[in-house]
Amino acid sequence: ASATPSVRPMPTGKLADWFILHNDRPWALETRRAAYGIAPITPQSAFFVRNNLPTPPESIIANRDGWRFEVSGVARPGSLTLAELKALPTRVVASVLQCSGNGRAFFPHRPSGSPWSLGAAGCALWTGVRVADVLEHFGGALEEAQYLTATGAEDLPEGVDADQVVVERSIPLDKGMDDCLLAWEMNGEPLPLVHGGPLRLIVPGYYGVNNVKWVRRLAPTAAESGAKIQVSGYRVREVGESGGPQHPSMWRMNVKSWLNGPGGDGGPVVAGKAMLYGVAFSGERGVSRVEVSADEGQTWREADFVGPDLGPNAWRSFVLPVELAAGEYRFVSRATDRQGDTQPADATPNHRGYGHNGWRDAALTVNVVNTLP
Ligand code: MSS
Repeated sequence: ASATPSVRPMPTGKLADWFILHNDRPWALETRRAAYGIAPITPQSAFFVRNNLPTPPESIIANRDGWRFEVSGVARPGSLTLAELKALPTRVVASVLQCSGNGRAFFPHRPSGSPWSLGAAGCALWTGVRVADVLEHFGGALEEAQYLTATGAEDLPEGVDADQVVVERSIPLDKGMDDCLLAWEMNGEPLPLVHGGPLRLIVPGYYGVNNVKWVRRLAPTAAESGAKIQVSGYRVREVGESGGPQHPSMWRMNVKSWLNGPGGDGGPVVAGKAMLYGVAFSGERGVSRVEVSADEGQTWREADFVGPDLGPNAWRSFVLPVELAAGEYRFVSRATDRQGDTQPADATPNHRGYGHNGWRDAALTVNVVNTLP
């Protein structure tokens, strides 16, 4: 007879083990808190998914290297296949990808859209070529260009104005030239179709929506895209106000942190010594400090960063050793970034529930017992 295994069996990989399903048409899959673990890199198998339109067919990854994208707004407009792109110098960047609506569920005014709590975010290693090198390959951006505009390759429904539905986003051209990548690998493996394979834009430190998947066109442009997703969507406006270009676009991600465990899935934790753990990040800045409170922010203890610092756009894991007696605890964490911004207790409500970073709502409830039931 075989001995009782001392470690947990391999996860079954069932969708529900890793995700909260908000929608399957188009996909909206939220990573469960307990699925993050302590490592700073989120595995593909547990990485959240958010699509605005149905996913393109599998056939677009049948011949990845044959994928062709256009480049305009440059001295010599043209196109490249993925195979040709791979011949340019390659980089790996660690960056958090987080949906603009992550934390929407916490806003009391119940904004429309998927009610994400904390799991519409992940941190991955992205392999690709710098946008700056791609534009250089085509003779450089035209002088009037101010923005970098990327277009997704989804089939658009018939009979609708393309601008109403196309996923096309613009970011400042300086940002695009600075550190953006056209990426074909995620955590060292071919980019899965749901995450934008064969090729997606990575905008380190910017909200998810800017990281256009299935890129079929990249262009320095004089103006921002006229697509609805750019003009009125993904902008911060007051509750009840209608959106327009006068409102700030969801670009750089603000400072944020949360605890993932122990007991992240609500399961009981045995009394005694325990290690609280979580993640903290701030777009383009990195974090300098994380504190944890067990009394709703009256007193704080500083946590320790653990594991590698993968750069200013990655998240950092933090831990705090604690001694827990039986009972129920509510722990919160509060991060400060390298420019001195600290998370507020409560996020400012805005119409669509974007950019939530209040520490109070992100509390981890830990149920400590003397012996496991
Ligand atoms: N792209 C495309 N093409 N399409 C879509 O829909 N979405 C957005 C991005 N990109 C899209 C795209 C979003 S919105 C998000 S978040 C992201 O993506 C996600 O990713 P994944 O990979 O995770 O799925 Mo909100 O901000």
